[in-house]
Amino acid sequence: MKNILLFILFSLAINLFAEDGSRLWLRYELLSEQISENYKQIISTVCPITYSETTKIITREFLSAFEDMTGKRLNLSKKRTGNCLVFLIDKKIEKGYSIQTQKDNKSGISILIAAADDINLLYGTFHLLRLMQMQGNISDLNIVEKPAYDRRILNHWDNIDGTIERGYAGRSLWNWEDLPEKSDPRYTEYARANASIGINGTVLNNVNANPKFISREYLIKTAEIANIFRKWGIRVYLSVNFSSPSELGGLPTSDPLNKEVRRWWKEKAKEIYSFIPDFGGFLVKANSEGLPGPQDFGRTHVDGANLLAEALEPYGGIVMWRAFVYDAKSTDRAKQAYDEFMPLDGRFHKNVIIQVKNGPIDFQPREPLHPLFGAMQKTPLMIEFQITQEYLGFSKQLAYLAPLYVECLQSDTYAKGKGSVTAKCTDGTLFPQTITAIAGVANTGNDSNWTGHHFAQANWYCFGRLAWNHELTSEHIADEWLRMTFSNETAFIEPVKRMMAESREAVVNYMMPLGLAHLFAWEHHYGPEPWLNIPDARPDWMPSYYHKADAIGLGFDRTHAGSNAVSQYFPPLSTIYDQIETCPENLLLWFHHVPWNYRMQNGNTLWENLCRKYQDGVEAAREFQKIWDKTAFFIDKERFEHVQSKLKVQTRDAIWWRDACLLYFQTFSRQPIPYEQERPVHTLEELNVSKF
Ligand code: GCV
Repeated sequence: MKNILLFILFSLAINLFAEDGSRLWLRYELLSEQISENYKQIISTVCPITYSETTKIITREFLSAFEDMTGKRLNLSKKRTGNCLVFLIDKKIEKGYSIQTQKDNKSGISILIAAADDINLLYGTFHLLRLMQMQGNISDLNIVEKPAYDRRILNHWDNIDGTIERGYAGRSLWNWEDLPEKSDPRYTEYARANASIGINGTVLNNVNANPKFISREYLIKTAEIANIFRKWGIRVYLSVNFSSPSELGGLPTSDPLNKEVRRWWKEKAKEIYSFIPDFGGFLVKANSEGLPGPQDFGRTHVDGANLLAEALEPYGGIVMWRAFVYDAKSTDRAKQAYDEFMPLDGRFHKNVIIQVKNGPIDFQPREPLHPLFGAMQKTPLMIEFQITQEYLGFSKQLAYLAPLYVECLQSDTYAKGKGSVTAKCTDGTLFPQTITAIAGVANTGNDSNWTGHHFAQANWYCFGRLAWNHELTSEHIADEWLRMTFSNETAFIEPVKRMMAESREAVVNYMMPLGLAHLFAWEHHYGPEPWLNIPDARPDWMPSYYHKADAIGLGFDRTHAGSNAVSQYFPPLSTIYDQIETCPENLLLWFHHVPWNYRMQNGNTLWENLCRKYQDGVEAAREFQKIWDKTAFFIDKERFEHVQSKLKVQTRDAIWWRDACLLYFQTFSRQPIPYEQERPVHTLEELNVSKF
């Protein structure tokens, strides 16, 4: 009996301290005595302001985090005394917040967080806590922060049945069946995590939208979630199906110019706002991948988007209309969005923003920037990134995505001469934007660690940080995240940060180096299937459409002599991409069909360099295992082993990709694989037949 009791107590203790990753980066670990003593000297009292649910959250969050980190429960005081943390509502601060250390002879030191409203005070509070988690100096603060984009939004591709399209971390967080009667504590945890990185909007459902999401029944459920999120500054948005008037409303048509249809949407908007007064707006995927849209009725994207915009306008809602369109008949899918949307520039209603994926195809490990950035100058544009790793090894693989996001944000469009980077084309700097926004397709699910792979949390984190400040470097963000999530030990941080920094390029190398794209298994997008060619399937879903391997060479000719997609970019980019000599080598096969024996900058042939890149990818994955194995000493066993086992899978997959692609392309190049270190471990027959 005694033994059983001991066992139960032991199990409870383990569970209590289970390092399952559920606390994300908000861990507030106990700091060293020296550092916590310093913090206790600087802050001994909190002077809260108490006028809203959010200000209560601020006080609670700060007190409990401070206690966790220093062991001290702070006093609350209405009067401003010395060594006090003070909050101030200052309407003169237009956006964001400031954090200042103030030294006063009479009342001593105080730290002042000021902002125009409680939500920005909350962001300021999380900022201060972040500094403390990172053991920063808080004795001399002079911080002014303004968000780069007004709307920083997660897109959930969550379905009504609890599944998630391209979700790799369990089922949806939203329990539609239990709502509105029963909500889940995780809704609050989700909102808190987002608020801590400045995310202020969320689209709850899949862009492949079920019309039921805007039925009365589901609006009541959504309103419950919105009520929970509101105090954390998160607005709720919904994806809508363009056929809702007919499918949900029973009308004979969903034609955007039809009077009844227009009335239906206006009534629907009124109903939505009666349940959710601060509803953010609609996200729309129309005439894309089989979804209905205005073109079904001979109308344009403008007709469709403006119809919804007018319905939402009286309530301040917006329409995020996606430019992700492509057609089976198109000879170059990369060109279609530009061709369809450019003629419509300037014709959208002022509360419409066009949501554009970072690249012209579909969230590939590397793409050039989407040519619409900088080109549509009279219409607000927002970038859509994918946080979930649909094309980067799901959450089985470690791929830190800040380098990908930064690459796009800092890519020069040359729209207004040199320096017209994508970030400046979308944040209102170069073109007047009535709305500024940015979106990321979420990688969260109901797994205990939220994102499947512990390191995938960093992708959620870095999206939020870059949405707030697109000037941050990937390295800076990785540093923050590692310190908060794992450890402040330099001996841990430095090698792991290097691993993170190299991880995206490693995936590019073993999956699709030199600008190759879309060689994925058609059904699930996990492994390689460069050989796939299903006669009846859409050609633009087949890898051969993208790699164009033949006896001459490899790659898609998008030059003036080919599809001429290069002409969609501003000069000099159009010429840089057009000329094989100037085209960046990491995009070479995106823009050119390159002969196998073409000599590249290092003097080697395309074939030799291709082989080298695949092998580099494999070697990088192996190196990550070695780096990680040395971290056991610094972190908990549970997360250490979890990541360790994922890295094993990653190396296995890197080898799979290398062998599949090289063995297949070798049937065209007819040249030996030059790397000495290792031969392919699979045969093509094996790979082709079993398809894993
Ligand atoms: C939600 C890709 C994905 C689809 C996704 C689509 C989109 O094609 O594979 O799952 O659909 O992009 O962004 O709409």
